[in-house]
Amino acid sequence: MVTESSITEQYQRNGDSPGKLHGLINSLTELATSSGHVFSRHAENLSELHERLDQGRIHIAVLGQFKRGKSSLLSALLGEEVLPTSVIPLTSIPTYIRFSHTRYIRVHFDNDKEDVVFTSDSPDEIRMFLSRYVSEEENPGNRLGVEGVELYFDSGLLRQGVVLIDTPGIGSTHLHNTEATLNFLPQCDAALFLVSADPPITEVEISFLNQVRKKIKKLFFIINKVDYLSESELNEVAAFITKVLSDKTGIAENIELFPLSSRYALNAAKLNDPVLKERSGILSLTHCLEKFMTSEKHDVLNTAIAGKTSDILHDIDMQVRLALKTYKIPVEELGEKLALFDEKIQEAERKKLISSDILTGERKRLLLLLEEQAEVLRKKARIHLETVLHEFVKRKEPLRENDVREAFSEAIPVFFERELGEMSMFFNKRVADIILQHHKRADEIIESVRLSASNIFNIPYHAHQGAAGIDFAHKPYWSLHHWKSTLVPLPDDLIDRLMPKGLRERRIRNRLERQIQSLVLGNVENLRWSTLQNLDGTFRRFMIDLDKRFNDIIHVTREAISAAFEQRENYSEQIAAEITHLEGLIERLEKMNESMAEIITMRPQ
Ligand SMILES: Nc1nc2c(ncn2[C@@H]2O[C@H](COP(=O)(O)OP(=O)(O)O)[C@@H](O)[C@H]2O)c(=O)[nH]1
Ligand SMILES: [Mg+2]
Repeated sequence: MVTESSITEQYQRNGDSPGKLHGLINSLTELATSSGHVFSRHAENLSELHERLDQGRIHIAVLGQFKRGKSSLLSALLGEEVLPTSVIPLTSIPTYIRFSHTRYIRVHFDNDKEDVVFTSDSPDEIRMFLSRYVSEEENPGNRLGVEGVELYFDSGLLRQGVVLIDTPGIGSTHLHNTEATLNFLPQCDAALFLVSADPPITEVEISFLNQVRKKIKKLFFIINKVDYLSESELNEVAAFITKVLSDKTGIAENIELFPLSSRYALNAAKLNDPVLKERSGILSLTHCLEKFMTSEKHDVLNTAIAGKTSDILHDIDMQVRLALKTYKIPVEELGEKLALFDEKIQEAERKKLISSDILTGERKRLLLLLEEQAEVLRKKARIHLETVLHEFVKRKEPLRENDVREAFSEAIPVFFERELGEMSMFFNKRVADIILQHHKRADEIIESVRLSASNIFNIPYHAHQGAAGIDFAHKPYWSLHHWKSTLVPLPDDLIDRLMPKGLRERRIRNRLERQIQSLVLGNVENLRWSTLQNLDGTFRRFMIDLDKRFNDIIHVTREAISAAFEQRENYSEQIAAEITHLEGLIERLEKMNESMAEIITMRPQ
């Protein structure tokens, strides 16, 4: 039997490369901080990497229709009944469950209101507190303006770097819930898809699943509530679900289904009953999630961080060797070399300027494209709402303004959530392509400076690994949009009632058409604005990052030389000690380089 902790321990005992990488980052940080301010930049960058390595969490969402037992399953995974069940979930409020040694809850609001934090060890209190914010019963229509809730908790799975996410259920009643969930999925690494025997699987779930599959690579299928079924019934249900999945979603034959009773698992935890725990199915699910974690999670993130650490290691190495050369080369020769190097730096600066001009141009073009898309969307939205109106006009009964308005307010969130998803996918792809290209160009420019330094001063050259295209800051978010569904209050219909029928109908239609117009404008503007913010934010971050990298490389090379040069002129008596110190550093760096090489070759390519 594999328990949660045994895997963690085994992992640490094996001294697998993530542990080594941690160790290497630590010793490099120690070297950088103990050598005073000359390496303070590197120390800062290293501590950021350390944090990222710690935060490189995998996000797993729990998906399924209302009442399939999503919240119960999460409680079962955590081993205590902390999530409220049987509540009607609020649209767009996810609960993130993250690791912490102490238990607490943090509620975020979508306005300027400060977060609310609640600390308690009692599962009952935690459950009741959560329910106050995430349920329709206690927070109707989300009048509290909650944006998201985080539950901090200690469990084996969380400790290994999983963030679990309880999502509002999908289903026909809240179609825009479904759309909001789909928009959020690309931020997740995997999902648990819940079905149960009552009824096994519905059309709504199948069509949802088909969309989910496009956005998420790894799905675990779970049949919950198996305590209702006898063994033969379970086999029947499992066979039925497998067949439906392969017929209607094209998922390959060998689908792995996890039969589970969250209820048994929770009872087993309460009674501390290992037999019931085994029977509940929670152990095989936990085991499988842990396997997924250790095999897939670390690879991407650790490879990227190992690359970045190796770059910093080489930068420190270069800086030390340049300083050492500066002490040893005859002064006259040094002057010539510096002049030559300054020319190279100026050349790189010119290239950087050209590159940022090109980027500014690309940004402008994208903004124009956004305006075009917004215009297309205005037309599309107008047609969509006019079709809704037309459905009512077609009926041979008097046009009831309230009914049409209600139909609008149902259609709007669904339509705009979907468009939001498509629009952000479209622009994200374009921006990613552009940024990737510029990243490559920036890498070349920075490499040219490093290469010149190593040629001119005759020190070893190690090309930077770089980690272009990997966006560390890619945090999952849940977009909360307030789509405008109604704008103006209904007018007093006294005048309408006094009018002849034909005239009255025309007045109502005119009003509805005006309403369509303003609904379209308001909602498209909402979507255009958030896309614009995203675009600009990404470009801005890239430029800031580029400037920082450029300043860093100047610091590593030009400033390192000048600093050593100044010492040489003013404090000549200390030079010998300084040289010994630097030589000692080089020795330590060489050792670190060796373990870095080991870590990098350990990584699967
Ligand atoms: N018999 C049984 N009932 C369950 C099980 N899991 C959940 N339930 C019940 O199903 C209902 C809905 O569960 P909940 O977790 O709130 O579902 P959600 O809406 O998908 O989050 C609750 O009354 C739970 O007690 C299970 O494994 N067995
Ligand atoms: Mg729930």
